Amino acid sequence: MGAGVAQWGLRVNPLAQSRNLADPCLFLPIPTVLERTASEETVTSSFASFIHGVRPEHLSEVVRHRSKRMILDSVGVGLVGSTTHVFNIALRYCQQLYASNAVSSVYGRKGLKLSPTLAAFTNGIAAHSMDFDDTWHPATHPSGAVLPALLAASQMLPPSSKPNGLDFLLAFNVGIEVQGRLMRFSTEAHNIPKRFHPPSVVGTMGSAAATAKLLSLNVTQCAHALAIAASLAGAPMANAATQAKPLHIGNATRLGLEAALLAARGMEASPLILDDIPGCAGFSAFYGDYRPKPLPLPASSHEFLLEKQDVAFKRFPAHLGMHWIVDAAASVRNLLINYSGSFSPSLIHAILLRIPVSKYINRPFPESEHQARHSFQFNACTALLDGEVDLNSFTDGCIHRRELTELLAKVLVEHPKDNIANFDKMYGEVALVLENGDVLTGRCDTFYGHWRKPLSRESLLKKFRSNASHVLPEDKVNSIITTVENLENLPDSSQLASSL
Ligand SMILES: *[C@@H]1O[C@H](CO)[C@@H](O)[C@H](O)[C@H]1NC(C)=O
Ligand SMILES: *[C@@H]1O[C@H](CO)[C@@H](O)[C@H](O)[C@H]1NC(C)=O
Ligand SMILES: *[C@@H]1O[C@H](CO)[C@@H](O)[C@H](O)[C@H]1NC(C)=O
Ligand SMILES: CC(=O)N[C@H]1CO[C@H](CO)[C@@H](O)[C@@H]1O
Repeated sequence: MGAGVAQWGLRVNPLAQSRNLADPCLFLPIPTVLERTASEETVTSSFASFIHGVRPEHLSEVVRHRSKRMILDSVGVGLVGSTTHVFNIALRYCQQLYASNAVSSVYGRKGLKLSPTLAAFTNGIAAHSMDFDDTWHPATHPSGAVLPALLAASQMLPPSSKPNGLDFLLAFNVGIEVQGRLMRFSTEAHNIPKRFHPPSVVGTMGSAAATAKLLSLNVTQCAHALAIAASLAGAPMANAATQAKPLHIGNATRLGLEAALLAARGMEASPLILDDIPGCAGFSAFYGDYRPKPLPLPASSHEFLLEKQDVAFKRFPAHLGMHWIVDAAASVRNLLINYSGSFSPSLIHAILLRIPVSKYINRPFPESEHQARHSFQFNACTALLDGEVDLNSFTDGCIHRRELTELLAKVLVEHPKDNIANFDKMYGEVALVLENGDVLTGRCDTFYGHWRKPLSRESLLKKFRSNASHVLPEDKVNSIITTVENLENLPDSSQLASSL
């Protein structure tokens, strides 16, 4: 295992480095492959060695348990996502424009197969179509970018080299781990993003890493897969709250898979893509404060980031930030009912939302479904009116209700200094200023489903069942639950994909 690192020891050519001062991009340090000196390890080579070297025994009980919950939830939201408009546009596009090598399954379309990259693309779109998929800290949607690529790839491999369920679970965790490690190289990545949508950046890398692992690429090819993926990464935040946002995850999972497939066929790219080379950006292009560190090769054990930092599962299909404000609104709604005997909007003079500064989720009057999923104002007012937010809240009829518009007109936004745009630190507060001057306040610090207050197994299964049964019969739904909960024992991991 250790040999992998040594073979990839690189040394920057000192001559090239001095010329580098004059024109950094023209004279990139020329990496010279040296003989085995592990001390010469680069960040990029350490990631490649990690991906290549990590073994199933490195997965702890906690990591297995958490990652299987992520897989189940991601499949469930993908299945219900296969009923959306944006999914249908993408699916028709894939069916009409490309048709070769159709071996990989599509969520919710029994009998339909697409080529692996397009199946990954459409299933990635399904996973994020309603913004219903998991969210991690630092902020990204980790599972949707990895799982569709692995499902598609598992069906592509010949019967003689089908990965088993444990290989699949390990590859999934490699994809999650690489995303988490990369986000820890930047402080700005910890906050709710402003420039690039994180799944389009780290998700593409995670998908490449996971697929490289599932395909058993060698250590050199793992490095190239990451480097190729970096060239395919990155989509801007301005497309959040539009139909293009689900596309980011479809794109990420597809392009990561393609990067690994290209590397497997011998395509090469920069061996220093993750390293910080002054003057010429690699992966650092995506962050203003990039400080990479090598990823230690697992010895007898490895602590996956998922062990320390669990994910958040959403209870309703909207941006994660909405979960705080909805719980705060539901609790102040109860206070008002107690106070006056019923919920009557006419008693409310103003609604103060105390929320962090984040431009793309601060939308006073959302017009479309996707804008509504990214509006503190909309989600707070829906919870005030209905007591909750659910799938139905985002239909046209609900978005354009007169009662809702009237409430929205009473909203004022405040940004308290201590309410930071960061999923580990933010809170939601809703204050109702009544016509008589009284003020009622509801606050949520940690919603149910956040990593500090994880969903129970019952809640997770309830969400999965209600979502999956939208497109699959009950016996299939139950058999997917059993398959995922016993993933380690599945002899052929492509059985999971073909059951969807
Ligand atoms: C990886 O595989 C490629 C293609 O078969 C081969 O050229 C290369 O030498 C291998 N590298 C290592 C480190 O095994
Ligand atoms: C999709 O991938 C292309 C190619 O890398 C990239 O330029 C584009 O920003 C991505 N688009 C989306 C919506 O993710
Ligand atoms: C509403 O009033 C009842 C009875 O006074 C009390 O038990 C309940 O906790 C109150 N609910 C809220 C949200 O304050
Ligand atoms: C279509 C459907 O039933 N979706 C459900 C998905 O799960 C959430 C959370 O349990 C429910 O609120 C949805 O109704």
